Amino acid sequence: MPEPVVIATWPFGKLAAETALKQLAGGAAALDAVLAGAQAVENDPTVRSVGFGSLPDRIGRLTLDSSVMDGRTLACGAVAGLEHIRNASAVARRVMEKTPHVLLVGEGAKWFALQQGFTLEMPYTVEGIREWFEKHPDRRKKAADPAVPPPAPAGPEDFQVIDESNHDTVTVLARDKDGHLGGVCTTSGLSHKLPGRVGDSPLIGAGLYVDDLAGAAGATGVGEEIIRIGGSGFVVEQMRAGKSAQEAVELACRRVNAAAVRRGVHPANVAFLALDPKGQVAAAATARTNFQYAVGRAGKVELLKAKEIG
Ligand code: SD4
Repeated sequence: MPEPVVIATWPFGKLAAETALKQLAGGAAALDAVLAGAQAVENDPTVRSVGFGSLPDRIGRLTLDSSVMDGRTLACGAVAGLEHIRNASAVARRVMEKTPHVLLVGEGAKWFALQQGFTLEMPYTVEGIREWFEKHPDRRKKAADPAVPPPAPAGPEDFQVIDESNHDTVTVLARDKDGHLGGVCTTSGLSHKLPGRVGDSPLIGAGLYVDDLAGAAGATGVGEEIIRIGGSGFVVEQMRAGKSAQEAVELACRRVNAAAVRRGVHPANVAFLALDPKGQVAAAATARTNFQYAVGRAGKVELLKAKEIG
């Protein structure tokens, strides 16, 4: 019988992996297990960088992006720019199950969530608001003086560095006891993003791709760089073509680096996870990301540091 296994991004992925592994041990399907894992992180108020309480965009709005994919059937669903709903990943799953569509955005996604019985919630925390004002001192002045100009457009320097303080995506991939694969990706996106900006996380083939016949892959880091190379789809296609999971994620990092060199923005900050149909897990990141990920199998969850590809 296939051994259940789970892999998740960043140190908070440990909570996701522990939650998912327990579910898998109880016989849950991969998709149910990864969603339980992701939602444990979405709901944890001590995780300041995913979901509620995380850092808002450039005009102070907190919006969520998420996608889910079922490796058995290639069924998938996603939401982008979702506001005031706690569990974006649960709404993404409803998009997959209850609509003929793959991606709903903004007001439409919120309207759909309400129609599905999700409740509106207030996502901001005192700490999050304080931190936002600290990062945008001009906005304090703006509150006092309407003549202060609106935020300057974002520059590359705002987005190129993902570190311990601002990484914000939990991506969880799992294989269940029947050998099926499932994946989820959920995030508040890059902090200080422009309003309306959509990253890789809700884009099937960029932030997530899962196919029982080839493997599963997920991403974190600067979404623009992941989208540019069709990241997670690329990793899965490498595995389909015979590469190991580790070779596939390293190739994706090399491709991101090559694209960043061509645009003069090297080093780019991204990381990829992969899980092949036989249960092999892999991770790689571009240089200086200090990317850690959690792997759960045989009742144990370990936090590991990914190989960096310069
Ligand atoms: C995004 N990939 O919105 C996400 C952000 C992220 O660690 O993963 N940060 O671009």
